[in-house]
Amino acid sequence: MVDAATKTKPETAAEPEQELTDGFHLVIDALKLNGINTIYGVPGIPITDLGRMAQAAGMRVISFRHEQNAGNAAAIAGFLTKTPGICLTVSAPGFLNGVTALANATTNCFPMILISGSSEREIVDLQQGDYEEMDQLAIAKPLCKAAYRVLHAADIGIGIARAIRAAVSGRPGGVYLDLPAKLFSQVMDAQAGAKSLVKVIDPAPAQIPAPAAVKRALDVLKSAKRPLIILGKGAAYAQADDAIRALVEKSGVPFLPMSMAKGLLPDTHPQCAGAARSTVLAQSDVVMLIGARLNWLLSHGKGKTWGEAPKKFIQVDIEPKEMDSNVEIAAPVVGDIGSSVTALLEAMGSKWPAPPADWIDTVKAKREENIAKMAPRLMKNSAPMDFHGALGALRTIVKERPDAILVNEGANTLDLARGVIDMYRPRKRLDVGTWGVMGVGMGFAVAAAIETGKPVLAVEGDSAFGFSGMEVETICRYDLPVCVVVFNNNGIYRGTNVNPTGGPDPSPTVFVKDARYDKMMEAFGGVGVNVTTPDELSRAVNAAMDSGKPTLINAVIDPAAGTESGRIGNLNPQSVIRKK
Ligand SMILES: Cc1ncc(C[n+]2csc(CCOP(=O)(O)OP(=O)(O)O)c2C)c(N)n1
Ligand SMILES: [Mg+2]
Repeated sequence: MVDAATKTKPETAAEPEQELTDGFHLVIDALKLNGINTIYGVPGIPITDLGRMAQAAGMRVISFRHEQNAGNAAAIAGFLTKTPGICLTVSAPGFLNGVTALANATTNCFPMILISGSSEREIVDLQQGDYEEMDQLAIAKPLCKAAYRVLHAADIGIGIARAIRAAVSGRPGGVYLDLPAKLFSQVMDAQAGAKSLVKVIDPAPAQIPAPAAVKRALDVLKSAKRPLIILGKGAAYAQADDAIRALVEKSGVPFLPMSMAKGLLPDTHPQCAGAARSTVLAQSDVVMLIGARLNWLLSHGKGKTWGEAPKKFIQVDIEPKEMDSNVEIAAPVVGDIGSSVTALLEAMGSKWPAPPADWIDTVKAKREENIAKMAPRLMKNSAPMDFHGALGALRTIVKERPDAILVNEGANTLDLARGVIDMYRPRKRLDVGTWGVMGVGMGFAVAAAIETGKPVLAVEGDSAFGFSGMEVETICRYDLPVCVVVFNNNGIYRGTNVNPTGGPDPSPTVFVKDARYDKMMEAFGGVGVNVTTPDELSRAVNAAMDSGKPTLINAVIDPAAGTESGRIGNLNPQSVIRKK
């Protein structure tokens, strides 16, 4: 209350007006100072105004329908740009929805920061039942690379700096940043606030490999009779494309790209052994892994896949602990991919010997044989389509539009597309990654379009699509150049399974027959198309890519065409009990 006496006080006695800032503005200023201009998230208490203010401050704030999709968008933005993608969520349930993406990002080495608002610490810690009460920091900790909480507005700058550095330095991964509701309205002097911000200098410092390690690796490679280079998504992430290509070409060694490393060198490159995978894994004697891990996707570097012949592994990776994780690594090269590949190239000199000709010929013959075997299947123009016929059409489209980004998930839809669709440029194929997780599709598609401005083609199993399908509204709302193709075979793996009891419930792996996913896109103003042949599919995808309009194509696939679990059916446990 202002009384009359105060009102009449002479002007000169008034305090000079202090300029203030608060937690909301400090978070935004700290992100912007570090070159982060996009937030993916879902609004709600206590971060609704943070999103509004971020937009008012010129940031892009991309609002999703579910936090998992926003988190996947942030993660793939991190992969594509080497700058942590930001996912912003509300407390407890919103946070938990984001955590799956955070854990997936960490597993895949994608840098992202999940920023979640949280409830009152005093009440949460005494478990007194606050609104959306949860000890989020404790839950996030084991699922990501680092987790921090900021309690004072003056620490926001340093908190965000720590989060950024933790996400991108060394092996990248997910970071959790807990911002309690009270923090946002904490006020401080604007000048002091500005001073408290930290611009992270050299957030992912180069890690130069030891010269002795480089020499050891080249000695092992030179000794090989049947060498192989395997490129992983770490190599794609590094954005050392020219150096990697130069190394592969100078060595003359056949290379095998892991799924998201496809296109680092074109799949049609004469040294590409993608179509001779089984042969090169089984028969090689020296294998150089570049940003690829010997996890389940490479059968842990041992067993039947890797054949009888003794093998020596050279491994180039930023993470020292990766070495000897599954088998002995004869020549570990610990360093960032760019520095390591450059060092290897330099140490190779100008007279590097070509690998033995009989090995090159063996790989070439096998590749040509397999490509020839597949060719007729890709040209089948039947209705309903089988996977190969439909993928043959998409393969031509990607060849003609090598700049488009391909997002891919499903079982058969994934495994067959990976083999059939050649990639020509780096970081154009985004998929289920290390976990084989369903649900990344629409989040990846949105972020790929936002971050690159390039057209996106998302090839989705009907089950896979369902995990993030509501985001077609997001795609329409932001008018993104995304064409979703749903391979609709009426279910998971196949649409033909039946309930063995004859009861009314359908089999757990089948969906509503002949569903029209295209109508979902139409509901939000996008273009929906139903296609039954590869020719129709080609026309529809080309039209979508030309127009840049949000499009969903329901591609009718023979429900009997798929196989159980796609290419990894061998991982299913088998019951030995035969019930009558
Ligand atoms: C989060 C998650 N849940 C479940 C699975 C198990 N899973 C693997 S593939 C798949 C769906 C396969 O069906 P679809 O996408 O229609 O592909 P199709 O083989 O029919 O082409 C599921 C549910 C998974 N990988 N990830
Ligand atoms: Mg399916």
